[in-house]
Amino acid sequence: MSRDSKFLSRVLRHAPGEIDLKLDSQGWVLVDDLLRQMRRHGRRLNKENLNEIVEQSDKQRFTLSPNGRKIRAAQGHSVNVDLGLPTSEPPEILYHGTASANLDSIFAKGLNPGRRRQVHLSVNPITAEQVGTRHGRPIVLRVAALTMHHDGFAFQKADNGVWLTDQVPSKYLGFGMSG
Ligand code: HQG
Repeated sequence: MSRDSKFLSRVLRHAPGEIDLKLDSQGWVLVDDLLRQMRRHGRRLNKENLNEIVEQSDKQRFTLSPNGRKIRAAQGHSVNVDLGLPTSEPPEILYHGTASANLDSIFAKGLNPGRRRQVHLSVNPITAEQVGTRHGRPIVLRVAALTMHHDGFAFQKADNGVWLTDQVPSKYLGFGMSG
């Protein structure tokens, strides 16, 4: 991830105040406001650079509004936003990558969002493994997502294909990367 892409992730997910920026209730900000506030805080970026970052983001971390005037992070927020995503039926199995050191706690308490707004789940177990690597020795957990959905838990699909849910009780968790 480039330096600018990391900075944008931080500002749009966690710390808009760092450049005196305000996100709306759904996490959007006007592109012009973002670029102006970045400039005021010594981070020069033009619209073309921004569009390149959005297009080249390996995980499609940023979403532009249809008219291109607004931008937000697709997921990963810790600030209080409601992305306004519809609830949808998830695939039968989703995956969550974590560090093996977290397992005892996860099986005792279930998966919780930590400092983010929601728990993040991947369709692809390889992606989940990469997420786990960020935290330590990676372990991939299987989540019985469709069963959870049938039991009344709400799931949303972020613009970049990551699935979000408020929590995953441990009874829906298992081990393994195969479908
Ligand atoms: C763990 C990245 C102990 C959880 C990724 C994880 C993702 C528990 C950590 C997105 C626990 C939170 C989010 C419990 C959960 N006891 N540990 N009861 N419940 N945990 O970074 O899912 O590259 O907040 O397993 O792709 O790792 O930044 O969440 O290890 O989509 O774009 O607590 O961020 O995207 O860690 O990652 P995080 P995450 P980017």
